Amino acid sequence: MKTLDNSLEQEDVQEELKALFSDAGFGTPEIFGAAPGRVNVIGEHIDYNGGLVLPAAIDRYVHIALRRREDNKVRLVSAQAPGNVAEFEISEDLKPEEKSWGNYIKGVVVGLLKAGFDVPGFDAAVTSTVPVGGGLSSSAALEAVFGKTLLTVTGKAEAMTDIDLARLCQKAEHDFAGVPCGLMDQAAVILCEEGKLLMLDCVDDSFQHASFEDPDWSLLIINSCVSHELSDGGYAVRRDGCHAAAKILGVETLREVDPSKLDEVLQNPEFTEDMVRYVRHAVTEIVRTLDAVEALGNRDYAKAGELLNASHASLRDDYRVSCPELDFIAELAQGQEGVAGCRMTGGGFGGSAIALVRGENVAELTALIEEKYQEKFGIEAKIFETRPMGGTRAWFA
Ligand code: GAF
Repeated sequence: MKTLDNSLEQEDVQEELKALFSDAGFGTPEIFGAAPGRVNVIGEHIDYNGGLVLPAAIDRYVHIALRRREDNKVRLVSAQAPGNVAEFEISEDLKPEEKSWGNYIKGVVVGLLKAGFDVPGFDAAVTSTVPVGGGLSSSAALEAVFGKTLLTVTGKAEAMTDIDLARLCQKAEHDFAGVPCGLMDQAAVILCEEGKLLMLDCVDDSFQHASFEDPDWSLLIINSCVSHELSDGGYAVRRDGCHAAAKILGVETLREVDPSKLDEVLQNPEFTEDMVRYVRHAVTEIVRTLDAVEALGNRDYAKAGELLNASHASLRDDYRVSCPELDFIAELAQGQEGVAGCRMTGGGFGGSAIALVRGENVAELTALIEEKYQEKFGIEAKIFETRPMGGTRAWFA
């Protein structure tokens, strides 16, 4: 796998933030923070079903600069939303506003206050290279970077564990963005380590890091540039369907279903047609992910690739969270030389695909997808290589 720059503390990003900060009349930053986006290698839509998931942080980041204020005010500017200053006053009674990017930060502030932390007023500037709507967790990165930076600037970085910070950010997403997500995205952007995949076991939120560095193989991210909206109901319907099915079966989560009895389980007369598909996806994806951990550990990329391809088919046919653009990309990539496997990644309904590709075939594959995708949909796909990066951090200016 190619070595890419770790852009966490890149000087040019800090300079960009300083300029943004002073142009907004905020003076000079006190502290910087950075949180990566994430890509999920496999284990899709099973974090809320007690599954094991296998994400990695990517080398695309949300960076912030922040300075505490003497009063209770918060002012936020972003390089990606010029002229759109978000403002609010620190309080436990904050409510989300219609379509405001400040909601994610409000959610984190409220979470910290409710956890007993004293959050001061602050000015902050944000810049991001994590594509919004790309299925790469730009919102989790925004939540995480504010959570970590606020804890650090107030000297409380050690007072909350990373997994608790991930849970706090997950709650911010639920309450302030309306997405009833699992824990994968927030955990990944906070807990990931460089050169490693995060193995997060969502039965009890325990986790381990699995080394994933091979100079011959690349993780290629292919952003379809079709935007998804997880808060529009499709995600919640599936999550609720899985939970209802678990209840019918009398289990806590679908992780408890014995895969060897799946056919029998699916005959349950109380299941709706949708539930049958949801349960089949969840149970088979849980098994695929466990198998993928083993295959990747053995550097058996052919096997890992097969599992990625099967995951895509299951998300397309059973879970029905793919879309024509992602199907096209996955199917095109799957047939190419040097590609072990390719699947949609993240919540779906648009966003990105991930391919496990031999390094020597990356350039050719990229050019092919760019050309064919443009020809078919009139859209420019955004394609980039990544390797597993480190998680969220903050450092004083
Ligand atoms: C979204 C959610 F935020 C995650 O919790 C996870 O469920 C994912 O979709 C699907 O695997 O990213």
